[in-house]
Parts: sequence; C-alpha cells; structure tokens
Amino acid sequence: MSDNKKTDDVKKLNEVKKTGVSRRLLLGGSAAAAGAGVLALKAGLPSTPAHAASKTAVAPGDLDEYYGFWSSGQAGEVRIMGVPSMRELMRIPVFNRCSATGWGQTNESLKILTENMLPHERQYWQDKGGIPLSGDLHHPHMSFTNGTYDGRYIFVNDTANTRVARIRCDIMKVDKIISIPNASGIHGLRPQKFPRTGYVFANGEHRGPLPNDGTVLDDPKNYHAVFTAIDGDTMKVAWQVMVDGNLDNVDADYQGKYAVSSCYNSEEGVNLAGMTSSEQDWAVVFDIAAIEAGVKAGDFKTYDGGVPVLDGRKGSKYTIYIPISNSPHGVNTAPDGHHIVVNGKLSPTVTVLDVRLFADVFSGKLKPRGCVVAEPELGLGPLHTAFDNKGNAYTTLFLDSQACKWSIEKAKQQYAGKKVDPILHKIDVHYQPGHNHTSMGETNKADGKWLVSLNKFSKDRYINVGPLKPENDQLIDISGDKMKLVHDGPTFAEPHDCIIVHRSVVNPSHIYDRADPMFDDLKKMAKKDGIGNLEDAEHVIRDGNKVRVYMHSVAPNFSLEKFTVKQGDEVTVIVTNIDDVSDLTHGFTLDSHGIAFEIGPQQSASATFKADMPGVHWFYCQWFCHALHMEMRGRMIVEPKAT
Ligand code: K7E
Ligand code: CUA
Repeated sequence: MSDNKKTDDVKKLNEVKKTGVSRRLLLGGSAAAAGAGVLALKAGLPSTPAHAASKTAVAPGDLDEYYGFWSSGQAGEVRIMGVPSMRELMRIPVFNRCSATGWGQTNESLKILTENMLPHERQYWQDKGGIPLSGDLHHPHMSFTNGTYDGRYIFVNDTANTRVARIRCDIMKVDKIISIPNASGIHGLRPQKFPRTGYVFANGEHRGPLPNDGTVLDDPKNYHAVFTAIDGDTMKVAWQVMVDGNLDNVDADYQGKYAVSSCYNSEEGVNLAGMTSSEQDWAVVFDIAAIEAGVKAGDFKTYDGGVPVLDGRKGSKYTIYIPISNSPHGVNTAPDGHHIVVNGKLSPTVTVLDVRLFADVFSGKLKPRGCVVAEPELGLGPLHTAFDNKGNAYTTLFLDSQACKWSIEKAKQQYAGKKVDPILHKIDVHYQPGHNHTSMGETNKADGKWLVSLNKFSKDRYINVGPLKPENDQLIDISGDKMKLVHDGPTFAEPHDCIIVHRSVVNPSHIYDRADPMFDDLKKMAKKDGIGNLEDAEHVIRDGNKVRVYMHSVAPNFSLEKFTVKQGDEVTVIVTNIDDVSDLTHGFTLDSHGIAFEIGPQQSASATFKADMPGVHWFYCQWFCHALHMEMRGRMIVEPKAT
C-alpha cells in the first residue's frame, strides 16, 4: 500500500469516525449500497432484492429476513445464519475455545466458563491445567414470552459435559454457563413458552447412580435419569425429577402447564440390545404445578448441589408415562397450541398427543394412551417435526432421506377410523436428515415460509474435501402446496438443530455499552488500583510480582507502545477499545504467549499470563481495523531475573 493511499484512508476513517457512519463505507466497494443497507437495518425494513433470481437470492448488500441460529454439535459453538440466503454471518463460541475472540482464554470468558462448575469438575479442570472442556451443543432455543420469541436469550445444551449455557442476544455472546448436578448428558432442551421463559427444561439422557459418588457402581437397576428445570433468569437449577428410562428430547406446551419428554430404554438396559428389546417406550409428561407444590411441601431429596430432586418414577403424581412405539426421539409442540408430536425413530409412525387430555390422564379418568389423537405412519426413521401456520407438519425421515409434509387434522381423522391419507407430499433431501425447522415454527407466530432440513451427509453434493465431508443443510420453500428444494448449504460439524427467527424479534447492538455489568469486575479492579477510568491511556500497576497493564485502543494505536515487566511476573493486560464506531473491533495478540482476544467497540477485555521469557515480545492487533492495522503494535519488555 502506498503512503499516499495510507494517508487517504486515515483521512477517510477520521471522517467516518466523526460522522458515525459504518466502516462499510470505507472498506466496502460500493458506498451507496452499503449506506442503504445500514439505513434499511436501522429502520427494520424488509429489503427487496433488486436482482432476485429466485426467492432465496439475497443480492449483495441486501439483508436476510430471518436470523437462523444453528447449533454445531461437537464443534461446541452456535452459528448465526441469514435465511433465506443461508449465508453464515457469525459464530458464537460457547463450549469451545476460539482463537479469534479469545473465548476460553480471556479472564472474562474463563470466569463464565468456570464459575458455576461443580466441585469435582473444577478439580478435574484444574488438574488438566485449566484447559476449557470440549462440548457437544445440540439444541439452541430462544427465550419466549406469550408463546413466541422475545429476543432476550438463546439457551443451549452441552451433551458432552452436562452443561447449559445462555447467550445474550443484545451482544450475541454467552453470559452464563452452568453445570447440571445429578444428571448426565444434558440432551433435549426447550424453554417454557408460556407465560414466559421462565423455566428452561433440560433432559439428562444417561442413567446413573444418585448420588454418583462410588457407592453404587455396576448395578444398573439403581441408575436413574434426571429431568431438570432451570430458572432462565437466574440460571440456577430450580428443581429436578428422577424418572424411569432414558430421557431424550423435550418440548413445552403453550399453556405453561406441562413439559413432555421422549423416553427410551424402558427396559433400562445398558447396551444397545438391552435398550431396544421392548416394543414400547414412553413420552413422559411433567406436571409443572404439581412439581412446584411438591417442592414447597418438601417432598424431595437433595444430592449434589443441594437441588431438590423429586421422585417422578412411574406411578408418581408428578408424571404420566404414555406408551409410545420403540425409541421415540424428537418432541415438537404444534403452533395450534394443542398438539404435541412425538417422533417414532425406530417406528415409522409419529404419535400426536392432545395436551387438553393430559389432566384426565393424570386424574386416572383416561388411560395413558387416551391422550393419543393420531398416529400416522409416515415412512422410515421419523426424527423431528416442524410446523407451518396452516395445520401442516413436516417430519424428517432419516432412513428414507425425505421430508414428509402431512396434515394433523387428516391424521386425526384417520386415527378415528376415516379412510384418509394424511400425507400431503414428500421430497428427497440429501441425505439422512436429523432435525428440521420452519420459520418461527416452534412459536405461535409460525409463518409457513421456509423449512430447513439439517442433513447429516452431503456425500456427492460438493467437490471432494477429503475423508471428512461437510454436512448439508437444505432450504425448502413451503409457501405452496408442494415443498420445493431451493438451496444447499454446506456446514461443518454438526448442526443438529436450528431455529429460524424473524429479524424483527432480534435487535443486537452495534457497540458495547460502557455501563454494561459485564465490565463491573474490571472496573472494580481498576478502582482498587486507584484508576478512575478503564478508558485511560496507560497505567502499569505493580502489586508484588503481579503487574496489571491498562491501556486503550483507538485505531490504529494502542495507547501503550511498550511496557516493561520482570521475568516471572504474573501479568494481566486490560485493553479498552475507546473507538465507538460500528464494526471497529481491535484485538490484542501477544507473540508466543498464546494470548489473543477481541476487543469490540467500547468493550474492555483482559488476559493473564506469566512473563517467564526474558527479552522483547511484540503484541499486535489481530482484527483488521484500519489502513494502518498492520502497524498497530507494541512491545512487552521482560527484564531477566538477576542471577
Ligand atoms: Cu435429533 Cu441431539 Cu436433537 Cu441430533 S438430536 S438429530
Ligand atoms: Cu486495531 Cu487492527
């Protein structure tokens, strides 16, 4: 880059900073288009693709109508997609470590990752040298108010390490992670839909001893699976219920009365043959009011974590067990508010329950299967079901590699003995779908526009990238009578599940708020160090062999061009980005120390490390921020120990 160009860019940037216009104006090719995009975003207006070749085409610079929140399975993160373009827009690190953002390495993220660990986990983590645990994130779901998304939070599970995390939708970062005591393998997760979230329900999939402290070992008769209700506001476990069998997926009703879990392994076996020998498993219905009354009345035991654990095994007043064909999997509540679909997996059927009949089953007026109102045979391997706003359901058929559209009403008529075929249409998907999801489909604002099929195998759909292939997420237009496959989108490991949220619900901020409580710890620390303002240019505070280095960043400079410490010092670097322009993120990377993190506009972040290598170590900004970004750097000078 020529010097002339540099000064030009600096001038432009200063102009941009003054006017507060997005950095897109500076770096983007077409200033006008970028400006229009920003305005459209601010006004919350739908953008009309000017050169739309098809309904899915979102022209360069145009904005998607929906946010997609995708899980990533064993990759441990959440991804934000644009729908219908299927463009990946952002990644939110959760149960993984991220080099770009510093997640799993900054003091702030380490606090979130570790503060609610159970004691034995903390010990294990410390013995491992404080390396963040891996994760297996299956189910992302947004908080609800009155049966629809409210844009506050996304809750996610970690099947691998029995955790639940919460993402703040204003900044799209995790603010809480908790470990669930007494349970193993948190799998199914759904927030309460009504009146609000409220509870977040989480299924412990594996059965284990209670307490799991070594007193019960190879005695599977004394293993239990545990259902957990978390308070979504405080992120504390409210109560737990011990059940028969293994819990798989869960959904809540639209009345705020019940949660329903699929439950396999009624045989209580510990291997595949043992777990699948019986023809019938269950859907377990949890009566929330009865459980809350049980907690109040003291009808529980406590084990790990001091959490009330109620006995909800067969015959208890807290639960009913509805027999369902062998090994049901997905549980999905229809937007009509009354029907819950339990997907057969090993059975070609799905079972439709009517929530209005649950009370009669609890009271004994109806037999458990008395609340079954339909059980259509759809095809091989039904795993998950999504819904439109016209009474239709869309079920993934894993073994058939198909999406099946069917009518809930017709399925009920068929179940009542009428000769009708509830199946309306089937299309091939490529290949082996797990979850699917419709736009707003798990809310009472389902709009019947889009269906995404998350397929486990892409096989021949893309050029070969080696033995590990991408998965294939397909977009299907469901606005007409027949489903229409319109787009393939490759993804890395392994989006089990997703939600598609209208963009009017989600309103993330452009820059951080200096008053955000997320900075309280750093402010307290600064105050203790006699510093009034984290935004100050420079403070190097020595406290024994601990050194705290405060600086700010403002494009294209760190306020400290160098700082000096002694070999063996424990150094904490705190950087505050005082730029307040949208999209002006800086980073702090310290050469050869494994330190790198993001500092968004108006954000403060910190990392702590041992300065045990004498000499000169450069630090630099690793987020492209300015024409002089490459020059945004400084030195840490480490004086050798006196010998
Ligand atoms: Cu079906 Cu974990 Cu939701 Cu995978 S689960 S597909
Ligand atoms: Cu600051 Cu790059």
